[in-house]
Amino acid sequence: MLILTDPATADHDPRAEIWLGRRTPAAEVPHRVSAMREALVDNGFSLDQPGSFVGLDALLTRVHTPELLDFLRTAATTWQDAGYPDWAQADRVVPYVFPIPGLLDGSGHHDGRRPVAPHGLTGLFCYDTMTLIGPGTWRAAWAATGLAAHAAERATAGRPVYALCRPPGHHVTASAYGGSCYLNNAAVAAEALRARGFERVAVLDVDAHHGNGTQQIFYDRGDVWYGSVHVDPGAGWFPHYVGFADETGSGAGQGTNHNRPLPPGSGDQTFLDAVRDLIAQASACGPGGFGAQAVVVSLGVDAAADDPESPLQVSATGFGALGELLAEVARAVPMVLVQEGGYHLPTLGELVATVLRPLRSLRG
Ligand code: SP5
Ligand code: ZN
Repeated sequence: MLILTDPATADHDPRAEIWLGRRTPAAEVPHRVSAMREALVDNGFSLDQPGSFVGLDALLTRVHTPELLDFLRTAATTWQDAGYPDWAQADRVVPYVFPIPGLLDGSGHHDGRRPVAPHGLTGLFCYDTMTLIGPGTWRAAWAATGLAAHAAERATAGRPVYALCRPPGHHVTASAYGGSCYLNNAAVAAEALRARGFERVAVLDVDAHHGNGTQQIFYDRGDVWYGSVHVDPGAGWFPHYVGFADETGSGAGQGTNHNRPLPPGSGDQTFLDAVRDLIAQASACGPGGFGAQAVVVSLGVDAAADDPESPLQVSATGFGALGELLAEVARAVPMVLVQEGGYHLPTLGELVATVLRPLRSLRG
C-alpha cells in the first residue's frame, strides 16, 4: 500500500471547542498528525508527500457550494482584519447565532440577505460551536482534500492508498461545516474516483460518529453508496439529528444509504458484525448488492475503548480484525482510506497502524 501525508495538515490549530457554553481544550489537535506519522514510520511504512493536486478546486466544487468554499477560504483573515482578537478577545472564528428554520420561516427574511458582521455570518455555514477556525485552518483542510484526491488517483493502479488527512471531513455537508471538520475528504475521494471512470463508488465509514456530511452529499445519488457504523445518535450522541437506520437514501439514491447505529458500550463483535454486513451490501453484485467498483474508507479509530470522544469499546485486536476485513475488499477493488477521528493520543498512531498492517503488502 501507499501512504500520503502533507505537513500543512498540522497547520490547523483550533485551540478549543466551545462545549456546553464553556471553552474546553480541543480534542482534534495538530499533534494527531505527528502521532500517526511516527507510529506508521515505526511500523515500517514509508510515507509519501505528493504536494498540491492539480484540479483540486474543480473537485471541491463538485462536493461543496461556492459560498461555503469562499467563506472557509477567507474567514480567518476577515476575522483577524475585523480585530476580534483585540476588541473581543476572540482568537478563533466561532458562531453564536444560527439561522435555523424556526428563526427565519415566516419572518419575511430574504434568502439572499447576509449578515454584515462576521460573527453573525458564521452561523450560516457552521452548525455547532465546537469547530473553530484559525489562521492555518484553510491551508490544512485544503491540503487534506489534496491528499484524498491524490489517493484516489493513485489507487486506480490497484494497490490501496491511505491519506493521512487532518482535519477530518465526514461531518461536512455540501454547504455547512461542523464536528471538527471543514472540508469533506471522503467525498472528494469518491468524486475523484467517479471522475476517473468508476461508475459505482462505495464509502464505508467506520469512524465512531455518523458521517452526516458524506451521507447528505450523496443521499439522492445512485452512483455513490454510503454505509456507516457508529454510536447510535438516538442514544444521545453526536450528530444527534442524523445517522438513524431508517435513513436509506432518496430518489436515484433510494437504497444506497445504510446506517448501522450501535448502542453505547458495543465492543468488537457487534462492531465487526456491522462492518461485515456493510461490506457485503456494498460488494455484492445483483439483487440487494451495490456492486462497488471502488471503495473509500472513512477511517476513524475513535471507536477505541479508551477514546475520550465515543462510548464504543473496540479493542486493538478488533481494529486488527477490521484491517483484515478491509484487506479482503482491497484485494478485489481499488481502495482509498482517509483518516477521520481518533483522539486518544497515546494509542492513536498505533491503532491506525494496526488497521493498516494487513493492507501493507497489497500491490496493484
Ligand atoms: C471527526 C470526528 O470524529 N468528529 C467528532 C465530533 C464529535 N464531537 C462531539 C463533541 C462531544 C463533546 N466533546 C467534549 C470535549 C471537550 N473538549
Ligand atoms: Zn468521530
